[in-house]
Amino acid sequence: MAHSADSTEAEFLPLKGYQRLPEPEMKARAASFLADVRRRRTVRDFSPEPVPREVVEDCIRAAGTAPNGANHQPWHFVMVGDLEIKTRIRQAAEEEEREFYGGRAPDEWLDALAPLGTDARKPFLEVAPWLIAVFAESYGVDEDGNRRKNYYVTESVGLASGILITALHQAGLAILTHTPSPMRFLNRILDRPERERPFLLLVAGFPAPDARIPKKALDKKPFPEICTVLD
Ligand code: IYR
Repeated sequence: MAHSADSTEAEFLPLKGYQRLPEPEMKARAASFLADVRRRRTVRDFSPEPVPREVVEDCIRAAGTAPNGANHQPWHFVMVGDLEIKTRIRQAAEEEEREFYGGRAPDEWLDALAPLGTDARKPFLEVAPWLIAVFAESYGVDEDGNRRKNYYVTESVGLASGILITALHQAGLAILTHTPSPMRFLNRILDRPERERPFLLLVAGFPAPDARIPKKALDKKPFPEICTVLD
């Protein structure tokens, strides 16, 4: 049967839970959220101190509320707290990174990274209490094993990852977005199917007491450079 825009398959419910805020509160909340996310810094020096699992779980639940294509929720998150698995991830990531920094990356890319002071050593992959591997599901499978197409996969998983990072930050955790490339080793180590593409590896925990950040990271574009207002 052909589908039409006024298909009767859709069921609707009244919108519940929407909170309209008085304008002063709206302004205050927008400003206070801005001040809070401005404090977020990517950290590469982590403390080994544990972080309760339920905190990270709730942040992943928050990520799972992200807007996404056709509500297929094309993501899967793997939380890794096990040291042995973290060690295997570190070894595989460092192997890729040694190639990246040792010749695979074009000079222009290495020059762009120089002010950040990154290199092939990734001790944080073992030190931090949690690694969160974010996978993008290229297609789904239904109960009968048939492929189900997903839509806007990269956009959807990007949106979910943004919510996840913000949720972790507001829970008081420091994070690093790590993207060893290629990352297919994550499928092997974490036993995820090929149709799930590794998207990001997030490192979450508390910053080490002597954590430092590159000065360059504080350079944020001024508002008119990131936004054009037409009103
Ligand atoms: N994946 C490498 C390189 C790297 C690339 C970018 I773009 C960064 O912003 C930071 C690092 C690494 O993790 O070191």
